[in-house]
Amino acid sequence: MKAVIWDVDGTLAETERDGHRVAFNQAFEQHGLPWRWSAERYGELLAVTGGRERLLFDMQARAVEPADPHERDALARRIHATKNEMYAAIMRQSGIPLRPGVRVLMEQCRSRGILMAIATTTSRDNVTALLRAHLGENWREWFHAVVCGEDTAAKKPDPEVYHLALAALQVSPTEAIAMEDSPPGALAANAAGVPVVVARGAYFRDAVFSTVLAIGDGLDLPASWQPPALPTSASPFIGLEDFEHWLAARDGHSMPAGLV
Ligand code: XBP
Ligand code: MG
Repeated sequence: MKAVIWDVDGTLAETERDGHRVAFNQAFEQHGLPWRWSAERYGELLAVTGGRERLLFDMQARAVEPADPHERDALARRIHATKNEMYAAIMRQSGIPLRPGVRVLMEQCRSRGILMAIATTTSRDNVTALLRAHLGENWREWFHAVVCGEDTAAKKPDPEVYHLALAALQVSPTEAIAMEDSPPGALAANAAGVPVVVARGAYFRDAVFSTVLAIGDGLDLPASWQPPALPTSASPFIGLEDFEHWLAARDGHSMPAGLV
């Protein structure tokens, strides 16, 4: 294992319900629109990856004005730009914490020379807003590559973002581990041939995942993982030893259905 490739929303932090959703609702208000997304409706809309694509999907589903596709697209772009400004303000003001165990695993990667990359469908400005708040002004130095929504033609579950991250890292798919929280993210990693470790996001507690190396409820909940985490580990968090244990177990003998 030479690299860990991180998804952002839902994986590094629970940014969707209290971050992007709230920012979208503020943007709707700012644009004089009566639309509001409940936490529940937003969960349904997460099936569509990409904030602007999600908004366009909802506009189409509700047949709202403007009817002209070009005008509709332009309005979605304006709202989305405002949403990202609101999101950055939320990150500066109240902020959203990193999920437990994320920082520990990042530090473990740094101290052991495991390269890190970001592979996300979210916009670069949003990644910057989140990681500057947690890792400081020099957050970019933590990562060998940062591949975002605007760098790809197709968003997850398309594997493009992973192909770009692997190329920048100069590692083969099987030399990396993807950290994901959602089915579209896991599908993208799978399609690129990268073994995926899923720490289920809050919106994906009961979701059905395709093939994964391991899956659990959080890096801080070792007892929730399947296959089981290393019983001997002294750490309260899932870490690189667990990744190596899962890889070795996968290569040594067959795994239960659904796991690879
Ligand atoms: C999750 C997404 C994103 C965010 C909003 O990305 O689908 O669209 O919800 O971000 P990740 P944008 O791959 O990090 O889980 O509005 O910038 O698209
Ligand atoms: Mg995610």
